[in-house]
Amino acid sequence: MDKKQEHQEPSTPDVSRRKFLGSSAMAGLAGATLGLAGCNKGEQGATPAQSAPAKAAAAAGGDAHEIKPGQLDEYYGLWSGGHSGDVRVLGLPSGRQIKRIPVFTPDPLTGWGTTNESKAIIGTKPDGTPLYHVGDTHHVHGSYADGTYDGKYAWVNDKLNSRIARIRLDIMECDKITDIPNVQGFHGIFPDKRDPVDAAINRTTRVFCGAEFSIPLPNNGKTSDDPATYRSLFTCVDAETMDVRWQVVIDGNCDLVATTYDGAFAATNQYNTEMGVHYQDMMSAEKDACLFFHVARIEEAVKAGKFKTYGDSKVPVVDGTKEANKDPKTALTAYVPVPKNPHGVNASPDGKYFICAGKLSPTTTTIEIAKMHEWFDGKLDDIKKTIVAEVEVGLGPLHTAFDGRGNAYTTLFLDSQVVKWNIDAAIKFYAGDKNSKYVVDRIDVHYQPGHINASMSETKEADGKYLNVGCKFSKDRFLPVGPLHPENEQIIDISGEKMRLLRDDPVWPEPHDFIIVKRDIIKTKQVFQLDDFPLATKKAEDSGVERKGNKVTVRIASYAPQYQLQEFKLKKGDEVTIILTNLDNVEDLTHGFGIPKYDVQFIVNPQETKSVTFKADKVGVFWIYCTHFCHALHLEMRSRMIVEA
Ligand code: K7E
Ligand code: RUQ
Ligand code: CUA
Ligand code: CA
Repeated sequence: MDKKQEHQEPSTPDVSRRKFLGSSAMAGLAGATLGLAGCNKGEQGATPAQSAPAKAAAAAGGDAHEIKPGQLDEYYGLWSGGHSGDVRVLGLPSGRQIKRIPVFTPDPLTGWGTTNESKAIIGTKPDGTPLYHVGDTHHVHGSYADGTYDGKYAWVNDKLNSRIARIRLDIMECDKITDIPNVQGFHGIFPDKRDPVDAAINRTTRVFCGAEFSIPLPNNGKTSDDPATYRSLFTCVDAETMDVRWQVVIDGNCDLVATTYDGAFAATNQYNTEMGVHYQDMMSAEKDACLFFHVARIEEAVKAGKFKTYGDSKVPVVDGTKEANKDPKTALTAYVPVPKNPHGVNASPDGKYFICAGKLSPTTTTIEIAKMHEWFDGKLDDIKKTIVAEVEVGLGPLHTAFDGRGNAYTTLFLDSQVVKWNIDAAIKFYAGDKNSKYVVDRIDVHYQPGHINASMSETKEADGKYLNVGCKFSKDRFLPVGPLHPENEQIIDISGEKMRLLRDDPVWPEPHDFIIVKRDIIKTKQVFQLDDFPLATKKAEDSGVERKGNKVTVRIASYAPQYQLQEFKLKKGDEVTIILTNLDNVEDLTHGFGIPKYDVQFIVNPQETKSVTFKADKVGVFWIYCTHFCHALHLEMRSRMIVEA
């Protein structure tokens, strides 16, 4: 093993560090993580990789990748926001943040979680407040057509409350949120790319969701101490209706998800095949798995009524456990063994391979999709034959991106590096050609990288231009701002043989995954249509107050720089609904609406209508004002709300 390593890592002095992390994995992981806290990797502070391009750029009087004022970026980046519960939109390669899309958590600027329309999407408690104020987004993925993004939707998970949200990319707003029953720790998601049965449906119609944590099923408090009742489920959500279609009960857990270009399979990496309830139990086995789901067979089983349900949930759950799927020819699932606690699973853009990264093993495992078809057809005697490469790449491999030229880029969390390796060369090496040099390049990143993605990476149009690395620790890379550091998004030029670090961008914690989409794929509209809103006040003069008992509806049209209702009167105790329509039909002319002391604030974009409902429980005069700068007379844009005793 050392020989192999010397061959592939000629420049690494500490070869022994790269040995397979066996039972000492925990200690190794903890040690390395503690190490970075002490900022001991001083040698990484100024790598040649980082300073060379800077010098070159200075000499050339600028960098070709620099986006100058007035220039537009080439790509949209859709970033998860982590435990801020949002999605962010970045322009690439500039790294500029151009939008935040509130999804699972309320947002004071837009009024997400305050307006009736957004509450209808988030859901409410009996008292009318949003169902949740917290969330944890990890993975953003876009809808596909013909093997590439179609720019229609993006989906994002909420790991915290097991929800999946859909974002309409034409307006970059969330339009649906679905609770996934029977699971906790809903982590990986991936849209399918083609229908498994009807090949004419060459676009996304399902989204697959993996659940990390096993819970007692049903989770009703009766079997909390009985590990045998703990299970993880894999879930399929309908891309259009956002209803949960079906679930699969499995052995072990799910983590990230990938789908094949032919629509046949979805897969999830499993780090806890041990089904351990405690930390140390989850890393006792040397092998975990990449678990494949045969989508067409699962849907046949559902149709044939071969399912059960848990608790109050009506979602059909089919049996994907090992015991029930011994015959590959009828199996719904297949468990491909992968070294110790893998993390990511990613589909290569040529459609041929899934790559699982080892996390506690320094290896990546390449599984050939054609061989998975053979396995499910009963033509392979050993499932291990679906593995065409298992090679060492460095310490703590997590996620993998692609350049469309046969190379993979894997983050090495413990080494704080990205390794570029060639898939074909790795396959040759694994097949016995020890002269096959699969590691092409390495670059230091700062520090502890999690996700990685390249422009159009997980599509057939992977173009190999830019790579972004989400570094979990930024340590010394930015001005110190107290104990909480930003994360560091590092953009790397991958158009050449060698990777070249272009820039650091600090981000508010903590983005996980992201996709980088060619800008012409996403077509947004800048002005809404009045007719899209049933509550719209279509003419300024339709503004006014309508009272039915103590239920009051206040219609206000806004037209810069005025609300078309300069004042209105309410009585204490009224249940008030304010409907605000922005009649300005002008791009970038947004109005705001803030009511002092009533905890109400939201915006209306051009030709948009929103509403809020609240109880008029405080008497007096309340100067509603426009919170969004709209006009030279923006400060004058007010309305007087008078609540009488
Ligand atoms: Cu690696 Cu949630 Cu995708 Cu974070 S997970 S980095
Ligand atoms: S006012 S341009 Cu508060 Cu000075 Cu805003
Ligand atoms: Cu309207 Cu500011
Ligand atoms: Ca494990």
